[in-house]
Amino acid sequence: MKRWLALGAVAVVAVVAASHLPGCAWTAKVRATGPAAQKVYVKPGEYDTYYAFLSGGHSGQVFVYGMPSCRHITTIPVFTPEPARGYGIDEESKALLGGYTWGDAHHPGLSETNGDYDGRWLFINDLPHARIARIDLSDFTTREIFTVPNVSAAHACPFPTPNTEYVFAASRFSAPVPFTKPVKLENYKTDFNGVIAGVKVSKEGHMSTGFEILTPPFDWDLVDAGKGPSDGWAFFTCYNSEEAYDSLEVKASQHEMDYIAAVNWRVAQQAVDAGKAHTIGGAPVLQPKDVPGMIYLFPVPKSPHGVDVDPSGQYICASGKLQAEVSVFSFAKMQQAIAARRFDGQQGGIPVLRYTDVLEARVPVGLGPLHTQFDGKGYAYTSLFLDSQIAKWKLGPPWNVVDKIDVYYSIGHLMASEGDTRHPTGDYVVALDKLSKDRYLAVGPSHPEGAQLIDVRGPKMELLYDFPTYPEPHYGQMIKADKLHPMKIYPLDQNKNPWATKRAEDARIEKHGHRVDAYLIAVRSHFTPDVVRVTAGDTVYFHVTNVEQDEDITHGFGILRSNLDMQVEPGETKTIRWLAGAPGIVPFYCSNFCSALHQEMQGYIEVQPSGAPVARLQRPSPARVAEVAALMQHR
Ligand code: K7E
Ligand code: CUA
Repeated sequence: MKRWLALGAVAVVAVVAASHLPGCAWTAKVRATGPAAQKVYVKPGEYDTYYAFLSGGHSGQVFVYGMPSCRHITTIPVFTPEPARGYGIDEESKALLGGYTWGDAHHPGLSETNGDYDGRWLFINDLPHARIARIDLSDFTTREIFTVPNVSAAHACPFPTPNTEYVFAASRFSAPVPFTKPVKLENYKTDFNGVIAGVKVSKEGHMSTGFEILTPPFDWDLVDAGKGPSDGWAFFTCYNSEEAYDSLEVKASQHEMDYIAAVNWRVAQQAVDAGKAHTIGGAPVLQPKDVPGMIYLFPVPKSPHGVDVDPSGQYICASGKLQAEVSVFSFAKMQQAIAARRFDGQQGGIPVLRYTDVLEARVPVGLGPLHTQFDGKGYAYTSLFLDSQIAKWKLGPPWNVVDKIDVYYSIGHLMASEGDTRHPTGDYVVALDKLSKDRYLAVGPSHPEGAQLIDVRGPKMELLYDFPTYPEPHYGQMIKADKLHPMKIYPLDQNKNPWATKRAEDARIEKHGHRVDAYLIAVRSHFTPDVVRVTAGDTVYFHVTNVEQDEDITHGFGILRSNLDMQVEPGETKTIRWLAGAPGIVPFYCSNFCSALHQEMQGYIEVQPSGAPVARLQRPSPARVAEVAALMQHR
């Protein structure tokens, strides 16, 4: 409470001060140098300058925040049913979920054009089921979920290429390929494989398997796509090059070095197109030895985690979790070593390059480096899990650390404004902390996660704001708000849903045997028809069309004593399936407050005994039809 009062007071003083100054140049200056509270203050009625998309971790969702206010704007359900949006409950979104009710979403990946976020789609991975979802940013809705065959836990995923030709996935927990191959754990080294997959994205955003590469049974951890000179390549880190299947915390930390795999995805795709792949689990799988030039390994010290390509595309930054420095690798040096065929043996048919041949610099950032982001002004920012700090360092000679800031506590990823693009904006970095401990009002043993907004516009990083998040964001991406233009309603005349009811006179109920299709129109403040007669044992499909064309008029459709409730947006049609049990009366109602007479927006299902003479076609009264028609005309 005290803190809020203090913040409010500071903001008010600052705004008053600014308003006494002549011209906006002054105001801008005050904003840039004023107190932290003012820099996050977005006046009521005004908008944030960035959207931030935070992965929801094992909540299976995506959280949308506005930056710099750090206000939670909405949650996009992706891998998890979500009653507030009716997601996973209506027939269409239920089918998308494929029977699963959880996912573990780690890495949002905004679609790109020429290496910059283009605002079309957001991809995100589901680690345990090796799935990638595509959210359409025209309506912030999950439109597609693609399962990547043969990949066992997609953590290195999705990290789109600069023109969104591919998203990637690679096995974190190596497994037999195919999964059904009978094996023993003792034969891990010989009978298990990792899989690196390139998933093609069509111009319309549809995903399909492009290629898969069989690798030794390492644990593939993260990936980043090349850009600029390194466009056409993707870089994957791994741990457990020791190939242990138990006691990994000891056995997988034996080697001084693990690896980055550099994959030329164009060569891989050409090999598939040339017929060099074998089909396993429905996917074209390539063996490295069959395709020269497709994949190389180079060593990275001490169980690396993150791998991040800098905005210029020249440098590949990776850090060993058990090391105190970032290794910066040069794409040009990698190309030279490959051209000169300077290899240090091979692993599973993959040529291995020498660390010293590829290394550009070693930057002593601090303990527990995980992930690196960029500001587009020549600096990189690395999260330090063990030190609970962010290190800012010069991307280029003398490759030195120039600033550090404490974070609270134990940072995992960090995200910079437009930080994965060729042109990061250099405004903000958000620390995504794994522990929040004492930073918020206590809410019991399950703590929120901590996130912190940091201003990186000046020479010194400045902590602006703490905000709690629901568990548990791993990564996030921040895009300029003016790149997105979400629709406000679905135009009814563009509604292509075959179950849509667009004219009042078409609202009806049809019964064919034990299947009932109820074509309902929802408009303030009633359903038409609102009496549905069926017989016990019928399967009833409620196709509800919300014919409103006003912004923010969502209708719900919930059925009592059932698990069914969906939300229908203006211009949208959704279908819910309900089984009529014993004879009796079952009410339904609008579950989303929509109007002064929202309470009246209800109806009844009359379930008659099986075999009772229920009309095969039921229509609302002509008076009701005329009323709805009039409402639709005036909307
Ligand atoms: Cu570092 Cu899954 Cu990218 Cu968690 S990951 S922090
Ligand atoms: Cu419609 Cu409440």
